[in-house]
Amino acid sequence: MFRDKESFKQAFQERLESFYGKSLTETTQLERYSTLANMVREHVSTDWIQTNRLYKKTGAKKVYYISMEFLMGRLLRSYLIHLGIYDLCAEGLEDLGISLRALEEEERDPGLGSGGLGRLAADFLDSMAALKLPGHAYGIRYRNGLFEQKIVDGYQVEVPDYWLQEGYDWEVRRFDRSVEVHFGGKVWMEKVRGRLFFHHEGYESVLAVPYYVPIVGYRNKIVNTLRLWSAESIFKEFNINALSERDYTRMMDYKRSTEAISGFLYPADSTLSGKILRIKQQYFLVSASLQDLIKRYKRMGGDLRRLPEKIAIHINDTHPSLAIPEMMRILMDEEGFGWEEAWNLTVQTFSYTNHTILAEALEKWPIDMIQKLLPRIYMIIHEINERFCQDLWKKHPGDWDRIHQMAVEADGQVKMAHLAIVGSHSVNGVSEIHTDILKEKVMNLFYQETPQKFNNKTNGISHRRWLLTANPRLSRLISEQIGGGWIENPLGLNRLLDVLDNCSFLDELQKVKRKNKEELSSYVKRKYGIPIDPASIFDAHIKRIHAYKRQLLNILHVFYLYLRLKEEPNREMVPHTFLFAGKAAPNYYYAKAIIKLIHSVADLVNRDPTVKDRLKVIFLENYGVTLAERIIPAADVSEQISTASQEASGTGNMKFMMNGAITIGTLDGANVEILEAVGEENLFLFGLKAEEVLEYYARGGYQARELYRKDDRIPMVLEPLVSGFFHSGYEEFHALYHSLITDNDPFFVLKDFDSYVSAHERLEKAYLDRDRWNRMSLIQIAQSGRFSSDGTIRKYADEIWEIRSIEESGQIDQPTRSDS
Ligand code: 26Y
Repeated sequence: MFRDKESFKQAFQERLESFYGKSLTETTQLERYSTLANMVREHVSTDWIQTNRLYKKTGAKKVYYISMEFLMGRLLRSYLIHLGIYDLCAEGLEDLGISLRALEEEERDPGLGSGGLGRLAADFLDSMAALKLPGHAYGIRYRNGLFEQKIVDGYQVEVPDYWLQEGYDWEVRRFDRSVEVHFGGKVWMEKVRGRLFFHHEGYESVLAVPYYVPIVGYRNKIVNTLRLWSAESIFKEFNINALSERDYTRMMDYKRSTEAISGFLYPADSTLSGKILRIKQQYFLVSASLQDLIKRYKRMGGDLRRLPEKIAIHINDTHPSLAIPEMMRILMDEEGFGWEEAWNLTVQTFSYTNHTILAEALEKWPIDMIQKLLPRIYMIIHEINERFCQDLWKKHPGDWDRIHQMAVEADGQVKMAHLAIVGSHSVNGVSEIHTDILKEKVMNLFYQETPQKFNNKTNGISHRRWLLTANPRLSRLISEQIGGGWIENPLGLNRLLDVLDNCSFLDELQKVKRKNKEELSSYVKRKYGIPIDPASIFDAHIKRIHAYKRQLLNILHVFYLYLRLKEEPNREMVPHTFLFAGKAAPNYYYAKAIIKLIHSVADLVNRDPTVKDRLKVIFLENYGVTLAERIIPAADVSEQISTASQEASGTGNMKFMMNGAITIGTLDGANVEILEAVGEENLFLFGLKAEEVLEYYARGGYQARELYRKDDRIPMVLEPLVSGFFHSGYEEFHALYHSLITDNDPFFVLKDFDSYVSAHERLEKAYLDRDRWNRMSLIQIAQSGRFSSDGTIRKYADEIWEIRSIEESGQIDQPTRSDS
């Protein structure tokens, strides 16, 4: 199909016309996209089968990455590039009068995630395939992804994201691989010849049907698998032909409740039923995944006593940590292992990544709920806790407080992070500073017990997606200068340092950025009717909207710049376009108020003729992977301004850096390592340090009101929030105001305001010196190779999972069987 241009054209046209029964010219863009995607999926199927054979033949150790989120983004362009057939397809389609770029726009982003954690999972899959690592993944095929964000009168409105409406061309339904997951019911014990047997009865069964999505390696014929579970009903207990009305109602209730399990990503868990659904989702994911992977292992003749030698299971944050008791259940109840042996196997198999220190995200579930929904799993959790606490007691007799703080079950709740730590052999943070905070503060007691478990794996990003695929102009320029070696070895990007003083290269770099900015400008014009000037500084703050990420600090600064221009209309100012994008969780009132404020300031600024194009504020709706791919290549400035200590790592910071944007940021998360890579003169640092913030949290001593009195600029930007200056948003802006003043500014927005203003002043000055700026930009790109997720994944593979690339893995030690 993809041998040469002519055969591709012929195959494409034939399929398109025969499938849709129309002539080429009558087909829609979507039909064309879909045909091409299906051709690509079929094309990779041979490599897909071969990859599985190869893994089987070598008996290589595998990793299974379990995550509630996968933000895959669009796949067509990325896969065509990975397969080395992008140009062939583009040219072939062009001959047929079709633009491949336009077809790419037809692909819908599966919104199966909410933020960095989900995109990290996708970049990790990309790297595992590129590095020929036997790594597969499990997730949930939510029928509705994260909501689609619409802005109405400056307010976020959530619209359901039914992404499957037109089908998803990359997935293959594998009903033959379905498994059953059980909820509720009763467990009774029986002692036979001294051994305890557990019987689970009266449960409700849900069918987990997997959909396979291929993960295509970069020009290496490796295709790994992402398996997404869909929850379906099993009607075997109902006699459809003779249903009484009561049974019919019961059946429909059952159908509704099972299908709800994979209905939505993060159903609101403020209500009881929402919490139940979340727990059900989590158990559904891990039970289906573990049953599946154990089945596969046994089918290959694997010996469960050697499980940790052959399989590593990674849990992405605590959301899948019920996998730990589920593994115990399978090993003990189904496979007949005793507690000690099952526990050792489990701990040796599991590893866990922590992505946050925010209390709100450290999951805790009510014991009675788990007990009711998952009676056998609860018994196991209880036993894990008993044994863990007994061990602690032996080491620290009488230290009730310590044991209480560390227990897996306490105060009527199961603490998922504690379960994950106790049940894993490795616990990692996602940046150096974050890991230090885990070790020294948040998880210090656990670190004291088992220091060897704790390690750092600084996040990374796929340079194939975030540079090669998302920024073709820059990729071409780089390859023309230093060759294409950086694609296989991203550290090779540092060869760009050789041209740091090459003016014509720096000019070219500036031209590429300018082109990308023009492209984004026309997108903004098309979508929002607002012209933005590609000569202005494009300053981007794009991520989930959250108090700690401090979009509020950014917008208050913009408002300050505006008010200053009003006071001094002829003031010289480098034209500046502030770009925002991000979703607020539907029940997160405060974050929604920030979105409203951004819009109110944008309206004010964008319409005011005094500003004379020196200032523009744009909020781009419905942030997601595809929108990030549009914005990042066009950005000059990357806003990474979280309250120090609160951002575990950030990965947007790395994506911007790789595309030549300069960071304005706090010493938080991976910003610290970016600073290390580029040097202090190539980054605009400001604000409190993490230790200072943590010190304030521990001991107090910060008075927001004092700043309000001392620094005129603060009332200048805050008073209008409550004075009726803005025509709408009255309640929202009062809430923001009070969080800063009455609640003493828990995220230190006002405390960092002054130093943020000066960082921006330094930045503006630097931008005026074009040579200096271009050099700074080049340094970002040149040093970004260390943030490739390939490097990160190599470390996970070597230090946590102990898996090797398929080329290096040992001799054949398993019989070959056909399997997929
Ligand atoms: C509790 C539940 C509702 C929940 C759902 C999603 C909790 C957390 C999350 C998502 C967290 C997330 O995306 N965290 C981000 O992970 C990135 C990858 O490690 C980090 O770079 C980033 O700092 C962190 O905020």
